[in-house]
Parts: sequence; C-alpha cells; structure tokens
Amino acid sequence: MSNIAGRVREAFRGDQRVDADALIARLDAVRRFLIAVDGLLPDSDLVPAHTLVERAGTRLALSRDHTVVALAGATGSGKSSLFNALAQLELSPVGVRRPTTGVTHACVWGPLEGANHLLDWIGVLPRHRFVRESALDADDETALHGLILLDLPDFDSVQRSHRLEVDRLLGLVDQVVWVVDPQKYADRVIHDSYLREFHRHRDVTLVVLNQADRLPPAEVPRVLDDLRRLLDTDGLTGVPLLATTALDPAGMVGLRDALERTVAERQAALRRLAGDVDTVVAGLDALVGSARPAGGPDDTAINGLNRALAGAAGVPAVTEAVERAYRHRAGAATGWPVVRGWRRLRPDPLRRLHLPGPAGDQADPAESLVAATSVPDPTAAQRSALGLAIRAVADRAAADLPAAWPGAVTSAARSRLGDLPDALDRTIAGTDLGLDRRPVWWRIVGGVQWLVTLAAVVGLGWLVLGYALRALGLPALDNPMVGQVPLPTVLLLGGLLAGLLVATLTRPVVRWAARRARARADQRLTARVAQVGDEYVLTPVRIVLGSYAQARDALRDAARR
Ligand SMILES: Nc1nc2c(ncn2[C@@H]2O[C@H](COP(=O)(O)OP(=O)(O)OP(=O)(O)O)[C@@H](O)[C@H]2O)c(=O)[nH]1
Ligand SMILES: [Mg+2]
Repeated sequence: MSNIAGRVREAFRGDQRVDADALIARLDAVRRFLIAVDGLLPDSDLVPAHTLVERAGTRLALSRDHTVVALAGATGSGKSSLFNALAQLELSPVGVRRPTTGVTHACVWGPLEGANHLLDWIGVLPRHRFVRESALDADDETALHGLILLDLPDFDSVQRSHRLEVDRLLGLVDQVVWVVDPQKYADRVIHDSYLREFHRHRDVTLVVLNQADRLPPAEVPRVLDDLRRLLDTDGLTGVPLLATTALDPAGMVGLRDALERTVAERQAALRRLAGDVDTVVAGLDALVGSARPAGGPDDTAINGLNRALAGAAGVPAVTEAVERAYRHRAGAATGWPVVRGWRRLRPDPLRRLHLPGPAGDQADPAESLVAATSVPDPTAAQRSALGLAIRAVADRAAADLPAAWPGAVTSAARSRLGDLPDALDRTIAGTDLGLDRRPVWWRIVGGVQWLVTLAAVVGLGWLVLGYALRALGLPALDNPMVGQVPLPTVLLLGGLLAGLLVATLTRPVVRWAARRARARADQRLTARVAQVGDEYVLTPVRIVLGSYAQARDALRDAARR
C-alpha cells in the first residue's frame, strides 16, 4: 500500500492554484475574441469557444463551494460499486447484467439544497439524487462536504444513449475519476477516445485501477506500471493513479483521501475551466496565428486603386472636357466680338457631360439634386482593372494573416462595390472643377477687343458718312490725317488689325491656361475619388484588420495562465 501512496503523492505534482479572477479575465478575453471575429470567421470554428463561455459563466455563477466529480469508465469496471462504497450505501444498482447503469446517479455530501441548481444544470434527475448526511456519521464525512459524486453510465456502451450522456457530462463536471479494471485497462477505446482527449485536464484527472483484488498482489505494481506507461503516451503524465478495491473499505482509502483533498482545495472547478480555456485557445491559435497585425493596405496598392477608380469614374473624360471647356469659355470671353455670339451657340463641353456649365448657366436645381452626370460608363476593361486593384489592396493587406483571414479581408474590400458607381458619379458631379470664376485677364482682353472693335466701327461709320455726303453732293467732311492716312481709315483698319492681333496673341495663352485648368481639375478629381476609395474600399479593410488585431490581443490574454 505504501507504494501506491507514494505514487499518489508524486502524481499530485505542482498543485498550481488557479486564481478565480484570473480565470474570469481569461474567459472575458475569449468573449472579446468572439466579438472581434463575429461575422468574419466561420461559425463552425467558433462553436467550442461559444460553448466554453456559456458553460463557464453558468458553472461559476451556480456554486463554487461544490466540486462535481464523475466516475467514468467501461462497463463492469466497478463505477457503481465504487460509488456505493464511497457513499457507504447501496444507491446505484450493481449488477451482473451489462450495462447496469443507464442514467447518471448523484450523491451529495452536505445539504442537497445548495447542490440542486448545479444538479439541475448538469441534468441529473431528482429521483437519482441522494444525500450523504447522516447523524450516525458524526464528523466522519465532513471532509467530503461539498462533494457531488456522479456515477456515469458506461462510455463503451452498446447503448448509444449511454455514450451521449457520458460525453455530455464529461464536458460539465469539475473532475473525472477514470475507473479501469485489470482486464480492460489497455482497451483502445478508453485511451484513444477519452483519456487522450483529456490531456489538457491533467490537473482534474485521476485514474483508478479497480478490482485490484482480482490480481495476485505481486502483479498489481506491474499492471500499474503498464497503465502508467499508457497514460504517459496519452499525454497524461503525472496524473494520480491508484489501485482500488470496491469490495474492501481498506482498498478505498487512497481514493477517499484524493477526493478529500480535491474537496478541500475547492480548485477542481477552476482548474477544469482553466483546462477548457487552454483547449479552446489551442484550437483557435491556428485561426489567429502569431502574425503581427498589418498596419493597413500599403501605398502601392492604394495608388493602384486610386488610378483604377479614376479610370472607372471617367476622370480622364472629365478633365479633357475641362480643357476644352476652358478654351471654349475663354474664346467666348476674349475672342473677336463679331464671332463671339457664334461661339456661344456651340454647346459647352462640360454641360454635355451634365457637369456645371459656365457661371450663370447652372443646370436646373432638380437636375443638380440627382447629381447624375453623363460621364461615359466604365468600359469592361476599366471595370476589371478596378476589380483587380481592389483584390490587390485586399491581398496586400492580408498578406501576413493566417489562412482564415484573407477571405474576410477580400469580402470587406468588395463589400461596397455595388455602391461605388453611384458614389463616384456623385463625387464627380460635386467636385469644383475650378472653372466657376472667370479670370480677370479674360475681362481685360475682352474689354480691349470691344474697344478696338468700337474703333473699327467708328472708323467704318465715319467713312460711310463721308461717302454718303460726297454722293449727295454735300460738302465733304474734313478728315483729320494720321501721317498720310485719314483718321477714319486708321480707325477701321487699325481696329480690325488690332482685333486680329489680340486674338492671335491670346490663343497660345488660352491653350496654356486650359492645360493648367485640366491639370488642376485632375488633381481635385483624383483627390475626391481617392476619398471615395478610402470610404468604400479601404475603411472596410481597415475595420477587418482592426478586428484581427483585437482578436489576436484577446487570444493572447486568454492564453495567459
Ligand atoms: N472483485 C471485485 N469485484 C468488483 C469490484 N468492483 C466491482 N466489482 C464487481 O464488478 C461488477 C460490475 O460492477 P459495477 O459496479 O456494476 O460496474 P459498473 O462500472 O457500474 O458497470 P456499468 O454500470 O454497467 O457501467 C459487479 O459484479 C461488481 O460486484 C472490485 O473492486 N473487486
Ligand atoms: Mg454502474
């Protein structure tokens, strides 16, 4: 027996305490993680985390004074016998017909009232709940006060309902005592399907080799060693392992001691949940990975996006129209007055695109409210260039993220694609193209043109009057002379020539100024289009990257033991 006691002591290694507040903070971090990834990662990957948050919240709220310990194992290993032996009552039927126990039985040490809510949640029917409190016990049983012991059905059952019940309960209890017997302790089902799955719950796992009395005493250590080796392979190194005999009170001492310690520590529930958090965090780790959160879409991709947006929005067509409109309007303002009217008859290139025409020539208010331009729709090539640019932004932004995220980033980048055409059109319509004010120099040149034209008209009138007087035989006008040429002729020819000269000199200036106006409009339009790209493409991407960073931080907090 001393050998077994030694093993038990060795197995209770570490005795790390789990701080309730630290555990609550870790659970809170899992909750933050779930909020951050909501709608971004597949729900199926998040089921264990949601289950944990819900279960842990309920378990901690129900009772921290009780410790729920389950006896689990294959059929006939002696769970019910151990249960009855610990309770010192025949509570759960023990039989030769297999399987015997079909529903979970519970025995509560201490008053039942406090444990009832917990047992309701665990799902043990009231008629299968028992109380281990008797006046006869005196103080014998006080060491186990707070223990709720469960006798589970067999997990290797031919009855599917038994297995489902066991799987459900193993997710809820605070500690599990795995009961094996000398015949089936090496069975693959128990190791592969159950014990291995519990490797993160070593702190709340205990293994007993029951029916030790069926082995020759000399064989017990050998079987225990063999079982220990199997447990090591399962990842359960160091879990308490002891031999029991349900039929003999002396063969129950080790197990009873271990349970008393568990109850006294009041740690099993916290340790179990801490193990659950470890399991969930390990499962989520691949979803978030250790990649540093990206700062955002990079400049090269953003420039490419802006170019593609400008193309799709028809910026080149608009800026070309701006240049032509400038020439048109400047020509109308500074050209030779005789042909100005004719120029005005030609439509303004910007008005043709339903963009603001010359000052005072605004479209009617209803039209400007709709704010739809007639800028040509993007071509198929421009649309596909935009699609590629958006994908490039998403790809660059998600380049370092784990596999689960690039899809979410691409979806975000494309989430408002349908709204883009209207937004771009409204932006183009609402951009001040810089053609509203008429430059002062137009007025000066226009004024000069009027003056020289007036001079020509005066000269012409004067000459016509002179001819008329002569034709009627009336005394001729005494024309003043400029050198050898009469003044009216100077006025007429000089006015005409000066008008032509001013028009000729103005033309290159207008062309240069039109190019400048085009460049200015291009700058403004590109800046406004970039704002649309920021709002409709980059912001959704940044939101997902922000969620990634939050999820990563939350998971890191959740992993902190
Ligand atoms: N010799 C000996 N027999 C035992 C011991 N424990 C249980 N048994 C016997 O093994 C048989 C099965 O015991 P149960 O307690 O019903 O086993 P169980 O694990 O509850 O079985 P299920 O309810 O079917 O899952 C019974 O005949 C018990 O008397 C033990 O320590 N030594
Ligand atoms: Mg049983």
